[in-house]
Amino acid sequence: LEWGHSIRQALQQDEIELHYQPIWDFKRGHVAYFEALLRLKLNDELIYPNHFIPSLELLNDTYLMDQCVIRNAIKSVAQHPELNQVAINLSAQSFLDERLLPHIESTLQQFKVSPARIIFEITESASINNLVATRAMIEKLNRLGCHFSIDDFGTGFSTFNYLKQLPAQHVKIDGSFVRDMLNDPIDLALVKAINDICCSLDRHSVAEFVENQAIFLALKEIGVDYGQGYFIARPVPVEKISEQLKKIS
Ligand code: G
Ligand code: G
Ligand code: MN
Ligand code: NA
Repeated sequence: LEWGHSIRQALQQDEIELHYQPIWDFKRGHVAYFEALLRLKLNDELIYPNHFIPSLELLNDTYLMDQCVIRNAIKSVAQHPELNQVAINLSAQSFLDERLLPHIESTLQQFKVSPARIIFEITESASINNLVATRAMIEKLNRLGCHFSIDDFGTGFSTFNYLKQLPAQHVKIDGSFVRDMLNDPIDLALVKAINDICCSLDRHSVAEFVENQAIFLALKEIGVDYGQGYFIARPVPVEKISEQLKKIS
């Protein structure tokens, strides 16, 4: 609880840093968009999400984090044209919070950012409790002009039903399947199958954890749309984006 209190305080005082990781378009050979990844600044140290998201979930405080991340990311999108489009992670716990939609709308207006420059990533587990309400929320954000991505696809329950029910333009193939796909024939089969379904349903497939050149080339050969991972580029603070783009393109 002591820890929970420190995290809460950091969020309230806006002591966060978003790092941006490029998502690579295999067919066109350029960066398609970026994912914003949250780090907390606590006593001059950067704290990673796995160390504080579980505490926030216990305290039912994830909305505070999402609100802070949305404002910070949209502000950076407004100030940095290199951030053509950014994917923002939303927590399962606060996705149906009634404050979320008005906050997104007013922040986009405040910073004069086109909604089309924002993608929201939610995990399948976000919709476990209420698929109907989740779908309705995604539809509202789609009508506003924002895009959607289903994160960690393939690891949740009723996966295919979510794909059918949720109007998301992107589907991220869980990194656990991608990382070992050249050693494990089951993982390879799953990556190919998810990609085929995405193709048939007209969704963009995104492979996470592209950690080496062999995987990069294999994904390109399979026809996966986009890739994200340390082989392509690591997440960096916004001031380093231009420099990083020069290195990889
Ligand atoms: O970047 P990293 O590997 O530390 O992220 C670990 C996990 O934290 C990932 O599953 C990611 O989805 C989640 N995460 C990262 N940034 C955010 C954020 O801004 N908001 C939410 N809700 N989750 C995030
Ligand atoms: O939101 P999501 O669960 O997709 O978060 C992606 C996480 O994966 C982030 O924490 C990011 O830092 C991390 N990540 C990004 N690229 C790689 C990679 O190539 N390998 C591994 N192991 N992790 C990665
Ligand atoms: Mn994500
Ligand atoms: Na993921």
